Amino acid sequence: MNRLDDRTVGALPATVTRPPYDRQRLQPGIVHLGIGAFMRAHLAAATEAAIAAGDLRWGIVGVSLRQPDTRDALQPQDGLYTLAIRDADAQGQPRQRLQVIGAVRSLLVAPENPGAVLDAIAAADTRIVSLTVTEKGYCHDPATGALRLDHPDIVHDLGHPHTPRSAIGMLVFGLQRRFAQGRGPITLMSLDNLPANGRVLRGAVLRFAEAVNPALAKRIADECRFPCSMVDRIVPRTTDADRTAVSQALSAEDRWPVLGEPFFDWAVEDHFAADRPDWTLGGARFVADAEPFERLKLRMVNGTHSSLAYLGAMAGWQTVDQAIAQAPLRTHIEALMRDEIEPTLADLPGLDLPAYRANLLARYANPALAHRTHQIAMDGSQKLPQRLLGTVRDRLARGLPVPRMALGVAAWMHYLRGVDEQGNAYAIDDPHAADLTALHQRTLGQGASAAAVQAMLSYAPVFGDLAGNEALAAALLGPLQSLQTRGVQATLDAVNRG
Ligand code: CS2
Repeated sequence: MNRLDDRTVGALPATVTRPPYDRQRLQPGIVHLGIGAFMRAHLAAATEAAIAAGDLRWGIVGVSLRQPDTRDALQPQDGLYTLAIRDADAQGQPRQRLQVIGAVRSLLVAPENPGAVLDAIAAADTRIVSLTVTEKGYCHDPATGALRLDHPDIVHDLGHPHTPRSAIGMLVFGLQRRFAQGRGPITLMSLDNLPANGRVLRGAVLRFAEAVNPALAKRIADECRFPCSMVDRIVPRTTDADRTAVSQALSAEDRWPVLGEPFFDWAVEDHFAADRPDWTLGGARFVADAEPFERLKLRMVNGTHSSLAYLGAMAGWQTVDQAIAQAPLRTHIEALMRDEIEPTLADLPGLDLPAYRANLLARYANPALAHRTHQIAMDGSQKLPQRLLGTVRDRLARGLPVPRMALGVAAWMHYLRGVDEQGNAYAIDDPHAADLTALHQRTLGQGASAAAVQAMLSYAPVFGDLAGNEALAAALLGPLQSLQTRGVQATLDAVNRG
């Protein structure tokens, strides 16, 4: 079978959408740090729409921060890859729509050549540096959002201006190089699932730059822009079976297609240092303030996703569609949104929350994605604060009960034991894994008790000022005891009985 590339793309089946422009004329405009599956199904897809409309100034330089695997797969394909949009037809049969994306113009692997990344950030054509580096990529304290100057990568980078390894170090030394070469300011755009992601990024970049050179920090603060944005599309990890299925449908080998749901949303603040693509052509909206969109999305989508993932993974429900098909879990997730999350979103204008909720449940039921609960469960320490604990704080401050929110937090704590209800062991994939599993063993591992719950709550990087919170501790104890002794199903039944 031929490999997908610039030569073979013209011969693909007519049903496959391909770049309708001359890729030889595509200019670089965006440098993207963290070229994983999500970015390739989201930012790259929206950028492709702007390029396809004739604006050829927005080719993407894709940077991998750790592994060479994306470059190794895509470089021989001239940067081309397939986006497979999957759902089910009216009969419930899985189907997919294939589009070959041409927006990725070149690929870099930062550890092999960090200088090339700094040069790309400094290049005259670059107007936007975007990031999907996941929550932990900001080297921040998840509870407060502040950059950790004692983070090993940050300590390393402050001492190695030519070979940084964190995204923050690359941005600051790239900007230093850029300004030294007399080039103008750029936009730094976070696309990670963090509240106020642009402000978190700005805070981290300025704190690091301050430590390098206060004049550099001032110039970045004065001239660069850091728009916040809400991003939404479910993009499961690609499996070998997906590679084979997509390659067969193309009649050409694609070593790394990405999959996504049809749903796409992106609300980005129209706050750019230079120009930007017309991403509205790909379904984005430019907004004045992303905060309402972020709060809605992080709490409704990511909050319920994480709750579902911990409960599902413990119960042995491997994928989101399999989990949401369990009646007690579906009842719980629906009620969690309606009764506990939506009241914290009541100030959002012009929003049909029941319709949003119904649509989200339908997205979770998509049978063609096979999104694994353990994948969503990773990095809980980085996710809990904005996904669950913001809602918890808001409700507790208003004296409102949190039984269903607490079940999600309890499920995360319970998940740290590292073995599901069928006795299958799994690894805790989290930058704080060593601390958290040790803490769990010393506390809940000895049996759920009020003291054990308080000890878990005093884990500051996650819980911050919630340490010692009596109301939350009381709400957690029952579900934790129940999860340990009776399991997920019985615990769901109990919470659904109210
Ligand atoms: C998921 C998200 O893996 C996860 O933690 O909750 O990636 C989720 O699929 C996206 O944010 C949906 O937009």
